[in-house]
Order: sequence, then structure tokens, then C-alpha cells
Amino acid sequence: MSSAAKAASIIRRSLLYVPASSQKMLSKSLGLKSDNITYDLEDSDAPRRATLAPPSVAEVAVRINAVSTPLALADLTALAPLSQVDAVVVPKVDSPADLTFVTDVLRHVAPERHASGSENPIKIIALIESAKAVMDLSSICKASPFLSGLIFAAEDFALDLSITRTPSLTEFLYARSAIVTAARAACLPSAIDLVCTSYQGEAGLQRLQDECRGGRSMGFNGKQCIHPAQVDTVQRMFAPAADELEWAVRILIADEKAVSLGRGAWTLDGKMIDAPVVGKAKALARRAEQCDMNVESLRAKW
Ligand code: 1VU
Repeated sequence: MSSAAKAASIIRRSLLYVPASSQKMLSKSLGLKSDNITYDLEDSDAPRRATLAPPSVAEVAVRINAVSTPLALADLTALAPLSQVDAVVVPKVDSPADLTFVTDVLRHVAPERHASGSENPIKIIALIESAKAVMDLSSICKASPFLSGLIFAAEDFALDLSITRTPSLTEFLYARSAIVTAARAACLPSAIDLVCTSYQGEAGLQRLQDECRGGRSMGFNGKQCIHPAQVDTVQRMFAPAADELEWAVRILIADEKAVSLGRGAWTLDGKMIDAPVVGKAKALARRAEQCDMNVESLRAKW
């Protein structure tokens, strides 16, 4: 598989943090169907050599302590040899040097997994939490061949800028747009949106759904979760919706006919369809397949 194809096959609709200090939550995580489960060591005194027993379907990641702390090296040294670790989430990435450090340590501690041409390196997912990082995204994205995604950390970013999070999230518009654009420009598989801090009851669900819609419309393809109750909604809302997929399949079927007639632009439901629209339909169908949705049966229906 080419590296572009491999990148395209990585899917992280929901990234659930599980505090590594809680045995109860560690046990709970084994039964959860989240594309990514991130065991969280940041600011925790959990034993760094605890054996992870990962769920079979999820990508298993570990959030290490920030590179600016003395704990990051110990975290990486303990975790990199563990075969079940697929990725490290690096908090407070402020500059390319932070990722260079992580890359060098991974290469040193787990050389086979990080040799050139290796099929399964430990991937790096970088948390963007500061104004400095947002202004340096382009260099950060070039800092490691193992970089596989960016995550926006709203609360720390708000702290850095002395701003207050509001329900509209407009205060984060620039940073969130910069992050999805940088991730896309660097062909990273994931741009993962902020945490919805509400997780209880109908109001929490409503808020979560609004945030998922908003994040998707900006180009994020995943969202961080802090509670199991958020996972199903996030997994569902970051997969194509049934009506979107139906639209994509109709476009793809009609496009085959248009191509056979030598037509570059044509009309469906009163709207002009041309190459970029067909490209969007193809991308949606690919994403649906990644999400285990049955695209072929829908094709047969039309
Ligand atoms: O059903 P059980 O009693 O067996 O389990 C409880 C609870 O233990 C479990 N649970 C979790 N399991 C795995 N991962 C989790 N994150 C998690 N959260 C809860 O689910 C069952 C029901 O839990 P609950 O409704 O009684 O909730 P609690 O009061 O136990 O916990 C609520 C908090 C918010 C404290 C908990 O969900 C939590 O600690 N979440 C993670 C917070 C976190 O990681 N924050 C930092 C990451 S966000 C960030 O840094 C953004 C950049």
C-alpha cells in the first residue's frame, strides 16, 4: 500500500481520552467502539509501564506528557517498545522542535518500527494549544514523517489568548480553520476538533450534535471525546449521513453515463454538476466505505 493510501485508510472519527490513572475507566474502555482510544498520561502519575489491554477494533494511542516536562522522555521510553501502541498524542506542541524530539526518541527506542519503509511506525498526533503553534502550523506539519494528525485543544488555547469559550465558538474560528487547512495541505489523515465539555442529558447531547455539525462543516474529520456517552454520536456524525451518501451515489451513477456521452458538465435536480462536485461525491463514497457503510447496496438501489 502506498503511503498516501495508508494515510487515507486511517480513520479517527472519535478520539476518546481515558485517564490512565483510573482502573475503572481503563476497564470500561475495553468495551467501547471508538475509532481511537487515547490513554492519558498527561499530568498524571499513572504507572508508565502499565500494560495496556487494547480493544481489538480501536487505534490505541497514549497521550504523553508535554515535551517541555522531564516526563516526556520517560513516557516515550516506556511506551515505544509496546507493540499495542499505534500512536502517541503529543500535548502542547509549540514548535517543530517538539516533534523532532519525539521522532528522534521513537527512532532510538523502537528502531525497527521507525526504520525507513517500516509498515507500522508509531504515529504522532499533535495537540495544538497555543497562539505560537497556530502561527507555526506549516513548519510543525513538516517536522516528522510520522505525523498523522492535528488536534485542537480549545481550553488551553483560550487560556493562552485570555479569551472565554462561548457556545458559538466564533472566538476559535481562525485557529480551527488554520488547523484543518494545515492538516489538509500536509495530507495528514486527521484534523480532530475540540472537546464538547457537556456530556450529560438532552442538553449535552444537543450541544454535542451542534458541535459535530459545526466541526464537520469546517473540515474536521473527527472530534475528541471525554466520556463514553459521547462516542456513538461522534462516530455517527463524523460518518456520511444517509442522505449525503445517497446524493453521492446518484452523482457517481449519473457521472458514469455523462462520461460515456463525453459530457463534462451536466444537471441533476436542477443543479450543475462538474468535476469538483463529482470529486466530492467520490470522497464521500470513499469515506462511507471506510466507515463500513454499504455503498454497493445503495448503488444497486439506484
Ligand atoms: O459504568 P461504570 O461505573 O463502570 O463507569 C463509569 C465511568 O467510570 C466510565 N467513564 C469512562 N470510561 C472510560 N473513559 C472515560 N473517559 C470515562 N468517563 C467515564 O463511564 C461510566 C459512567 O461515568 P459517569 O457518567 O459516572 O462519569 P464520571 O463521573 O465517572 O466521570 C466524568 C468525568 C468527566 C470525570 C470522566 O468522564 C473523565 O474523567 N473524562 C476524561 C476527562 C479527560 O480526560 N480530560 C482531559 C482530556 S480533554 C483535553 O485535554 C482536551 C485537549
